[in-house]
Amino acid sequence: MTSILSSPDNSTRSIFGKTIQPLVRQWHGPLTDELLRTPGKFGLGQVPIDKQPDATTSMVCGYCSTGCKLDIHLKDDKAVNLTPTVDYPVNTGMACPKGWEALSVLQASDRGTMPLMRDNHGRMVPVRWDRAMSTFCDRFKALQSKHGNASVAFLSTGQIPTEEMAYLGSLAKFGMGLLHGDSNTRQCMATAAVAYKQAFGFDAPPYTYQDFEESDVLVLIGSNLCLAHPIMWQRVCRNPHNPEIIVLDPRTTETAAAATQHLALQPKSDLELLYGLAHILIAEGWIDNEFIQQHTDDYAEFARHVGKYTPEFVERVSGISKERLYYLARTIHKGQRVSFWWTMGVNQSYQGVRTAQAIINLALITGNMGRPGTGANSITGQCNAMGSRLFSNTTNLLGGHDFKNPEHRQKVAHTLNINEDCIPTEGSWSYDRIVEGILREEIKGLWVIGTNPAHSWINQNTCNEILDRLDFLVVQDMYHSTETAQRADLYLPAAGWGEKEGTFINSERRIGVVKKVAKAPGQALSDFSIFRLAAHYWGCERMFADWQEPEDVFQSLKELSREQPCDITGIDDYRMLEDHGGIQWPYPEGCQDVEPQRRLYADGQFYHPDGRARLLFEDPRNMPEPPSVRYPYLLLTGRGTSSQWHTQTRTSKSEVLQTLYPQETYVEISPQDARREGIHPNSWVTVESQRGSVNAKAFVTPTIQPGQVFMPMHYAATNQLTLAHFDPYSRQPSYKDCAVRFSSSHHSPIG
Ligand SMILES: Nc1nc2c(c(=O)[nH]1)N[C@H]1C(S)=C(S)[C@@H](COP(=O)(O)OP(=O)(O)OC[C@H]3O[C@@H](n4cnc5c(=O)[nH]c(N)nc54)[C@H](O)[C@@H]3O)O[C@H]1N2
Ligand SMILES: Nc1nc2c(c(=O)[nH]1)N[C@H]1C(S)=C(S)[C@@H](COP(=O)(O)OP(=O)(O)OC[C@H]3O[C@@H](n4cnc5c(=O)[nH]c(N)nc54)[C@H](O)[C@@H]3O)O[C@H]1N2
Ligand code: SF4
Ligand SMILES: [Mo]
Repeated sequence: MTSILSSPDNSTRSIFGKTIQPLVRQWHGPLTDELLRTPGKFGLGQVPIDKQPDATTSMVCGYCSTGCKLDIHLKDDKAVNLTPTVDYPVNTGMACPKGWEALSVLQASDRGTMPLMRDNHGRMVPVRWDRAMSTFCDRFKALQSKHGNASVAFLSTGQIPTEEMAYLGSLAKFGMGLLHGDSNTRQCMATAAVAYKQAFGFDAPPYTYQDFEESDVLVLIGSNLCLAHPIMWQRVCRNPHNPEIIVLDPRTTETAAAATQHLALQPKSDLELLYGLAHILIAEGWIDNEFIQQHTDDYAEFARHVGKYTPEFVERVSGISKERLYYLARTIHKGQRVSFWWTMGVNQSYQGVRTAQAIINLALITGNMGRPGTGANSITGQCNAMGSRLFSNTTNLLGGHDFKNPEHRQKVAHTLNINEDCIPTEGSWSYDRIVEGILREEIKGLWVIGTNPAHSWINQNTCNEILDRLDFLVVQDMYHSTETAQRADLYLPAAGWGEKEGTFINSERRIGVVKKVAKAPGQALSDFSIFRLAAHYWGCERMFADWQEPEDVFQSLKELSREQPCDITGIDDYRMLEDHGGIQWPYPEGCQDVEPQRRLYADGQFYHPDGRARLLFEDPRNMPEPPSVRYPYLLLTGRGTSSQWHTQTRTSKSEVLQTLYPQETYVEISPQDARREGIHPNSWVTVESQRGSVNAKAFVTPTIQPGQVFMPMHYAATNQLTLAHFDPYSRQPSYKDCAVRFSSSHHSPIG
């Protein structure tokens, strides 16, 4: 592997002082193995002498969608430490730094211990739950009676158990009469969900993690796997077939540096490049005609469409030479088991859905589907984004059903024993429409659960101003200090991962169990209990009388999934999930297949009524804000280190993790651009877009191309700069393209 440390530019070593930056940079290169062998050396996984455990239980991790299992060591029924589970098919004894430190972030001084309510002087004062919940209902009901039911909305998360999501979605839409509720999954997975739904007929990713080890060619598109999904990356490293690992990313990420082919394409030129690949594959006859005939439609149209994406054209747009493109096409052709993987470099784009489908098309026309080591595979982000895609009752009606379909509404009403009239006949507004709805004064009240939009939503200047227009903002979070909680009128203290139970669904559709191994601080309650309280105070608890415990909800969801592609009626209970090392959906009643690795589409049957997959395509769109003379750089954003999680509410609380990432906002800039701008490594610079200007430390590195800069999303400054624009089909924000410039003084935002 080429080490980034051996690059001529030494700033990686010196910029953040001490040895921190090399450690961060290398974390998932050579150091990973060392970490896995000797975690204690890094301060991870040590048990205090006076607290030797007396029992062990296990549960899945609460950060990323990999869904590693962790053994939690208990003393007097309380968690004292953890180690990664060895006999679990996902992580087989490994965990990344966040997993190792998952328990330590539960104890922090800014954990919410009481509900807080804003008083007449604008101060947040502690109140009892009774007062908090009566106010919650009084204020929301008053808004609804004045402005209509839909004037109150909710924004939720992919980081709470499925049972909690389902309770929230049901309570809000069936009980409280809300119409609009979306979640941070929009920021993350909406593109993949829409791409699959349109192409396959259902939001059903094909793969199982074993495919990482069975491919002989892996193509990673817009995915920094070794930093964002370190344990999946370990699975790639274990692949015994000496695979070709191809990375398409404008930056030389940790993953790209370890790849066998890195195509540093121009940002957002993926669509042209992928059509260009299809062009070569078709022209050379490197396609699987039989698969195409039997399992796809519209092939002729697709072939005609890619006709114009000649290697010369692709070279001009993407910066990837026609020879390299041809070489990649040949690598795909030569591969026996080719898998395509994508993450946010694709999803977070103004043309994300069509880009994802261009990837799907490559897998389909080459017949790389349904066999071990193949597939067009979207890698999920959050621990339970997959749960939210199917069971949150936001975009889809519970269980991947459709609000607009009368039969589906009837099924749900019947299964839950509720009046069909309670079920809305249309889906929710997407996140951006809800934000716009606030601006248009159609939404007056907002309930935010387990997400931090005042840091993570695109273009913060507008976002924060918009949140402040609300008549009533309720924030339900583990911490009272988040950027969003600080703007709340009412804050509800929530228990976090490890302090409650339920299930998560990981990237490969595996359902795993989470448990209560620690007590939430003070009067903080699990989201499940908060939703039950809300139902009680709202006066609709009878509707949910059967849902006393999370597992009761699980039983209902099973029934709701019946005869859907995600049918899980064959899973008895949590116990069975545990005994089997997690179970991948589908698992219908009568299913005998307890294989630990199960993939979809082995029979070539997709979920459209005719069983065929659709080859979907469209001409590329123009980037709305390309670099210009005034703003000459393109800003890319994303994950910074494997030790930082999103808006940092959790990971910043671990003393160990704190030593593994740069504390200050930084911007990566190429040595050429730094020279031209007169920027010295480690100096403070001002980065400016048309929407705002922020200060950041310059990290001069050849891993970024001239003309581009990169800022991690973990620092609140980053989304001060981003431009609110979206994929037209998925409404997912395009976080990774807007124009910026450097200035030496602290300018105020420019028009
Ligand atoms: N440590 C850590 N791990 C995480 C998370 C975290 O916050 N911290 N978050 C989790 C979540 S929710 C998610 S969604 C995933 C995200 O996981 P990833 O998608 O792997 O992470 P990102 O860094 O957002 O984006 C991946 C890459 O896309 C590249 N990119 C930008 N523009 C383009 C483009 O136009 N084309 C291509 N091909 N590539 C482009 C960026 O340079 C970046 O390296 O990570 C999960 N894992
Ligand atoms: N510029 C830029 N912006 C981005 C991205 C990017 O690549 N670039 N990526 C986007 C992506 S993919 C994502 S997924 C989003 C993530 O954006 P957010 O969802 O806003 O980020 P988190 O920090 O994960 O916020 C989760 C919140 O839930 C709280 N929490 C954790 N567990 C629980 C629980 O059990 N119950 C409750 N009630 N609260 C809990 C945490 O304290 C935290 O405040 O960011 C998006 N924003
Ligand atoms: S890779 Fe993801 S699931 Fe595994 S330990 Fe790390 S954060 Fe947790
Ligand atoms: Mo995400």
